[in-house]
Amino acid sequence: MTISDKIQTFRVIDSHTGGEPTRTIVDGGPELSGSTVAERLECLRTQHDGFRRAIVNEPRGSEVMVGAYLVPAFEPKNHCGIIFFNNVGYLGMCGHGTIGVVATLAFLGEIGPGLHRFETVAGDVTAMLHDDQTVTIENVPSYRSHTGIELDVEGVGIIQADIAYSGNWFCLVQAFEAGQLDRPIPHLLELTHRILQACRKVHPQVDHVELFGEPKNALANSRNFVLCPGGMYDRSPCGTGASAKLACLAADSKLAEGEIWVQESIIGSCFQCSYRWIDRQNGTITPSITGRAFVNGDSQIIADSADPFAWGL
Ligand code: PYC
Repeated sequence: MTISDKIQTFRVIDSHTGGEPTRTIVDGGPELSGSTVAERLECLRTQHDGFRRAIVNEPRGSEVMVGAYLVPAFEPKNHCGIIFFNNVGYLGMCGHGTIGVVATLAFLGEIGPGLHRFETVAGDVTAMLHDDQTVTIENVPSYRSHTGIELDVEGVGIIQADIAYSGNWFCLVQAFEAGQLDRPIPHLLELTHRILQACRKVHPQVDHVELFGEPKNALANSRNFVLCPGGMYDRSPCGTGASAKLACLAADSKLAEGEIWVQESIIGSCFQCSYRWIDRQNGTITPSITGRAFVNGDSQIIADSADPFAWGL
């Protein structure tokens, strides 16, 4: 809502899903042209990128914040479209963010328990809001595109990786040293950053790295550390990252259709995951990810034209 030429305000609801924040803009924001969510994203990127920075970057946000801009749905069956973004740009899909949006819409009283549909840049997703406030999303079709590729990682040497698509592109690497996931966060950030650099030489579309290994939680199957495109790590088990992992497990026949896989994050939060086949021949699955988000803020962002940092750093 614009209250004067000099000051613009946006209402945002903050939530976190397994520790990973989502800031959903529920009032205010630019009108976007386009006949798909992807075209609207392009309009946001090229004409209103300051809006993205104002919402998620310092001085109001942080490098870990993910923004969710709700836009009108094109299809009447869908609740709305969602454009996800972070400190450096835009995301095709975001699993923890979709769960955060559902919790936000429930907080506002816009939706109740039941099945809800959303349009994202990567395709349509569904979200079942359960009576206990957990949310199960069905992600876009996901698949492993490459397995056992060799990457020459600076300071490490040759390691093996898989590449998978799940609304975002992931390079998945099995922890290759004992206790590797227990190393300090700056070490894991540096290591996964180097893996990303090596991976992008051959697969430039990849923008997330998922290092996975033994869980700490006795009820979990695996623990991961996910490097996000903005150089920060996902506090949650990463909805699209867990989906990419499911695509690899399905391709390797290590997890049966419908079987539960509990994915633990580096901070100990968990998602319950499973998949169903879309096409066994080409290894395409529909991942299901269940988690819970908590609303933890409801505020008004003020952009004052006199403020040199009104549109973020
Ligand atoms: O949950 O899909 C996800 C995600 C992507 C980046 C941060 N979280």
